[in-house]
Amino acid sequence: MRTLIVVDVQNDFMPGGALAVPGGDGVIEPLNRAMGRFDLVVATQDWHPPDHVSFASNHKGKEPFDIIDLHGKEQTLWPDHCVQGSQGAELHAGLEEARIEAVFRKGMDREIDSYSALYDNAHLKTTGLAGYLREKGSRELYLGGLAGDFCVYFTIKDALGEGFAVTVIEDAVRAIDDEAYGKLKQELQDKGVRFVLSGEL
Ligand code: VGL
Ligand code: ZN
Repeated sequence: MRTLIVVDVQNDFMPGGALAVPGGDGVIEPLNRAMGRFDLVVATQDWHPPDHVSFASNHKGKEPFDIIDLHGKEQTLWPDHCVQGSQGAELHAGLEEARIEAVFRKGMDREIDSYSALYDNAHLKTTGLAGYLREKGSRELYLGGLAGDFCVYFTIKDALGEGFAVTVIEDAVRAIDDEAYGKLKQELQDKGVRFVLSGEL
């Protein structure tokens, strides 16, 4: 029983999008090819209200990529992105949606960001994904998508914390900051996360 989690493959994270991840559209082909090799495919969708706390536009005098203190925790401020119901929030049309059994949305609470697909950033609320996966019999999770240094990374950390075995499909991930992602990758490897290429699946 192998499960593929397709993380935030949404228009706003594509080149030209509101929060473009360099080479973001490069994940689509390896993900589509990988889907056929899995028993279960689920996707996640960043899904913010327009007044979301992570948007720089909702903080007077702040710019995108500024870092603020939010309830004692660091919060990076982003350009408005993945606004509920917008074109930018849609999953990329090139993704083989027919194979995606469920889509888990996150970041809907205006008060708190949610990089991980399992919990919000303060670990106060679950999205239900971990319970869904357990009920489906999933133990081994494979991940690809965007962005490697944010939502993919934090989803992996939470998945490890929930006892899942995690493998990253390397060529199906792109990061906002490659240098930061390189360090995070090392940390994940040290925690037992495997990195494979889609051709090896
Ligand atoms: C993401 C920043 C803000 C992501 C989502 O999907 O990695 N990054 N919201
Ligand atoms: Zn977001």
